[in-house]
Amino acid sequence: MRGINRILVTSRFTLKNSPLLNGQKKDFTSRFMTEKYIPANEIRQAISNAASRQYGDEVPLYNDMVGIARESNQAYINAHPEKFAGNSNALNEISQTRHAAIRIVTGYELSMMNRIFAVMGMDPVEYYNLLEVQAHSTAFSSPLAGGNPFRVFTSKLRLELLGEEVQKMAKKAIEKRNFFTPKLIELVEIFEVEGGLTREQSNEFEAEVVALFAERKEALISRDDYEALLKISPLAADTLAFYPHFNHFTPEVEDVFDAHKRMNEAGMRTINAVQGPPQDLPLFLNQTSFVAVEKTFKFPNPDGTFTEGTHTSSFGELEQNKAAGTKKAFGLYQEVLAIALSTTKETDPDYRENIQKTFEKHFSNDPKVLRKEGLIFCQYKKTSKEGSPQSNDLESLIEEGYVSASPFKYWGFLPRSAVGIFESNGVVKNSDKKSNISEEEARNQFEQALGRKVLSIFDIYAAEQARSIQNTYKKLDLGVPEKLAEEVNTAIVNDPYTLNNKEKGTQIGR
Ligand code: OOG
Ligand code: NI
Repeated sequence: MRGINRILVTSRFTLKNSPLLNGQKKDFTSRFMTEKYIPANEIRQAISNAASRQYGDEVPLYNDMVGIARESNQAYINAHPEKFAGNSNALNEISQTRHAAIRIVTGYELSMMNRIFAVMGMDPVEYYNLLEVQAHSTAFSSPLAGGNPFRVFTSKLRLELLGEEVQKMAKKAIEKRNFFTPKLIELVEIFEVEGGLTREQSNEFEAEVVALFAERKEALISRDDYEALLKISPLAADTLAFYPHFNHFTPEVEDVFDAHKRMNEAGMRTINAVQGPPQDLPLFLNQTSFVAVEKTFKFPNPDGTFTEGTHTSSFGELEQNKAAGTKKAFGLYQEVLAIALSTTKETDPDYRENIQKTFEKHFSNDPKVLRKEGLIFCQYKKTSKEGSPQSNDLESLIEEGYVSASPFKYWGFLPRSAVGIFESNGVVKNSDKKSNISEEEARNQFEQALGRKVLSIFDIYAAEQARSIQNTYKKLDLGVPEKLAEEVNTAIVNDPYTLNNKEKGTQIGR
């Protein structure tokens, strides 16, 4: 709360002194009722398109990977024509860029990211405690945004897990960091006060954000310091020597196992094994990536000259998004994965088969069974069938054909997969220092810095599922059975968007 007040006070102060706003103020008031602000979805889409294009220029191997992803998706379309009948744009639709990632250091940086992504209609969703890589993370995202749920995995370095030497170097490096331009801050403040950006402002904002996360050829610390850090924590080296930059983009594929094979066949060095659940388990997501490429940078010397050196942090990733699992499914998934990982590791040639064997004992691969077991979230709809149903029980309505249930796609992450992706790109476990704070405390600190609580992805899907059940019964002109009605009401009461709207007193973009 304190954070929000502070932001508003700053905003007002800056706005009063803002030449841009003063220049437009009259316009603003006169146009207020007639001109609509640019929808957050549009701003997000424009930024994800432009930034991934820019990334392809920075990392040409990424473009090669995108080519392979499209080949794999085209093969999938050819093999399943019935799923795409009449859709001439299917290949583009299923090959969209679904996420990117950045890494940051300070609490101020995290709070600024929250404010910047808010302009793009993205909220911090879920907290991922990634001790293995000395980071904790959230995903700025918009899981219900239909065609464009682009998200940004954002990791904050946990300096408290690193030794005094790193902390001292970090303190020095942090003092000199500043990458939020006055223009960008001004646009964020305008958004916060006005509730939207005009066409011209959103164009400026898009250019600012794309530039913010671009690769910069000059490092921020000397090569010696960088190399010393690299030995202790590669994540500390990456985040302290460089400003945050998109370190990968991730287009969607229909069959990531096929795409992974194609990447290897094309001679691309990938991670050892596809991350995530067994191929046949239709839950959460599977991911693969190519190993980060080495690039040349200029490291500053104390005398103002530069020394060339290399840094390895840019890679490319593909994901196959499956059904949105419930919290129960998420817990079970983590448990079963831990069991599997106690007997097999990713470098084993039969790793995927081993994982499959363990999961088979605990999970059905049938989406219908998973739904009945309360493991996946679905959108329920009244079908076109006319007549009078036997009962108002949801399962019998589905069996009789009055109601359809289709799983939501999962637009979250999996913590073990995320660590696998980090590890594959050189950010290995190097620190022996144990955390002296609990996960709950670490999460509190993270949210304190963020300036708000992270939203639960499970609560988001649960509320949307509940609303679809309500609508379905309404359309069927039937009452919701008592026990189901209770579940539906609880889910709607816990809708994070509603709670958050109340807490912030503002409309959250979706
Ligand atoms: C983020 C790695 C995690 C994923 O898809 O799980 C991630 C990073 O390397 O900064 O992107
Ligand atoms: Ni990723």
